[in-house]
Amino acid sequence: MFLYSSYMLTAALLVTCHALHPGNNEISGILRLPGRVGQEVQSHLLGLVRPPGRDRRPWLPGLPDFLNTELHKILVHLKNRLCRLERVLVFRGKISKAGEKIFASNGKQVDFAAALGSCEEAGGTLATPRNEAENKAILDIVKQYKRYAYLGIKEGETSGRFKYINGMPLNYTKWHRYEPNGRGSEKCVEMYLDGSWNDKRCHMDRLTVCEF
Ligand code: MMA
Ligand code: CA
Repeated sequence: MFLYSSYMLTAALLVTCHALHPGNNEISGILRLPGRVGQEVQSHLLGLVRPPGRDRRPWLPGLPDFLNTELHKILVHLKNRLCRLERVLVFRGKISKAGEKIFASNGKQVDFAAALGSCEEAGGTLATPRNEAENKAILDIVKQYKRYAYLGIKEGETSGRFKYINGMPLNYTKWHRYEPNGRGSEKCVEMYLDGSWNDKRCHMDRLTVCEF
């Protein structure tokens, strides 16, 4: 039962939002932890952290089987509801997604430092495209507002060498033709309306796009 429960928990959580079909919600209705068992489970939820990596041990060893079953139901329900919520936000153009990343804008145009600050204050960071799919997801927002956006990329000490905000070297670029051309004077990077990049001075007003 333990192994079965832990398998079911894993299976339920590995399914992506994309794969979850609307209406495939076995526990319909509003989000709640039903009944006495729900209450009990709620008291265990704070400890709900699966060990990372290849650890395949049961999720919550020591938890009674019936609680594991209830936990499974609740997690499936939560995941389902979260997926529907995300669909609403994508539908309304409030967010765009690529893999695990979620991109969003507050619609404000500010300089690089202010944009980064507001993203971090919201618990994210500046949108930083690390592959074509992420670049496209950011572009969706840039196109929606028809405004260039600063990216989470800056020029390092060596002029012409751009890095992620965390200091790591870039492993994906989408420079516009003849860019970067600032040679030390344009230390930030903006995304154009076609998704290509330009190195740019950091004190311009640019659309704030964050990733979460
Ligand atoms: C501007 C400025 C630069 C960019 C060129 C491209 C004139 O400078 O945005 O960063 O490289 O335009 O023509
Ligand atoms: Ca430039």
